[in-house]
Amino acid sequence: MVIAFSSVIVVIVVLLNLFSESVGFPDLNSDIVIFFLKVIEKNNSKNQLYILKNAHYLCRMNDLMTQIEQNKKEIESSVVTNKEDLETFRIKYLGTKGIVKAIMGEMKNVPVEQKKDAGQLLNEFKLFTEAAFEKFSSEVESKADQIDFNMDLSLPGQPINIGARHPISIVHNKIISIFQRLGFSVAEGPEIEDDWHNFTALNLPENHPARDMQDTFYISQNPDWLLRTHTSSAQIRAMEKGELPLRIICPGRVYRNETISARAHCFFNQVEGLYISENVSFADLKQTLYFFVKEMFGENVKVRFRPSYFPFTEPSAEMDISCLICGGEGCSVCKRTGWVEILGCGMVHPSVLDNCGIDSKKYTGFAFGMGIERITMLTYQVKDLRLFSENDVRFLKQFTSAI
Ligand code: 2NL
Repeated sequence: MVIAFSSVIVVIVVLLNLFSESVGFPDLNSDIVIFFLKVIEKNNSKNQLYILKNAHYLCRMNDLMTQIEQNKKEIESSVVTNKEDLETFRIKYLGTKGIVKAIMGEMKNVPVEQKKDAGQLLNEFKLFTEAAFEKFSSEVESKADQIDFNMDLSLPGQPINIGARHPISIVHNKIISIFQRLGFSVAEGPEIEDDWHNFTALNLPENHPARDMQDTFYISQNPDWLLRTHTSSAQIRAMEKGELPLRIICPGRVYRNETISARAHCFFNQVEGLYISENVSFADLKQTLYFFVKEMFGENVKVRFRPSYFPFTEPSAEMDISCLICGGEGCSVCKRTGWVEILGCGMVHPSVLDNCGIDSKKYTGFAFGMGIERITMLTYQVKDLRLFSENDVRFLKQFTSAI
């Protein structure tokens, strides 16, 4: 009796729902179903409960179909003429809180038996909306491509912001090209070095102050590794290869544990040079460096060599050039001496050659090293070393016309 009664109700409800729009009581339908659901639930009959739940679902499905149809009509009559309209459309229909997402969310209320049909229906709507979006999108895009014939083609174009080569790079390139003309080739090595290539092979004894923790960045995982303190380590590697004669320059970044100031930094750039052959003399060293200085700073520059000390060269010297600012008269740049120091040099120490497997009785060589920052500061009258690594465009822009 209850089954027959409820079946009749289901049929009525479904029919009512199908014509709900014309009847005009869509909400009433759902209310009726919920009411009967409760009645049946009390009677505790599983079958009837299922039938009625299904009936309730059918009502909602019908609501959903109506909603989809309405939205489809709305989409078809949408007017999308520019990028703003397109974005509004996307947010309304395809956004994370959009209509498509909301309608798709209804899937969770659909009973398992109907999931396939409902899924197809909802997916169709999703594809329909996406296709409409694509259509609008390409329409807006092609509109943007169209030539505006009212445009004044004689107007100047948008200026292109040209970058500038970094002053360190400019000077680095110039130094390399000068030495390449003398037959030197460029050799490189790793920035993380081992103790042998950075210190021991260079005749720097175990207790030398340069090895101190205060001057060198050691790699904490392995105290045998460190950040190279000069590019001599790359020259050691080149010598170890054993191909002689050797004529190389090694440019690159080096690291020292210094307090950063206008005159010192914890990283800077260096160019070292090395020439090893039979009968290489101090005269060759002087002539090579003299040529370099003239090419770099001009014909009128004077040079002088002062005796010095480096553990890896013997004899050793420091080279000064006449002050570029005052021409030797004396000013604040040269501290009233008329001279500025630019590099250190010397004849390669025989122990260094032996350490690299080179016969120091047969071969001799010279080596030199200079800081690129120092040369750049002298060339462009830069007063503070920190400007090179701060990337302030007001500083960098000043080098736009330099090559
Ligand atoms: C300086 C001094 C110098 C060297 C670097 C060198 C390299 C090898 C062997 C021997 Cl593999 N010497 N390099 C020699 C003398 C001076 O640099 O004040 N640099 C900024």
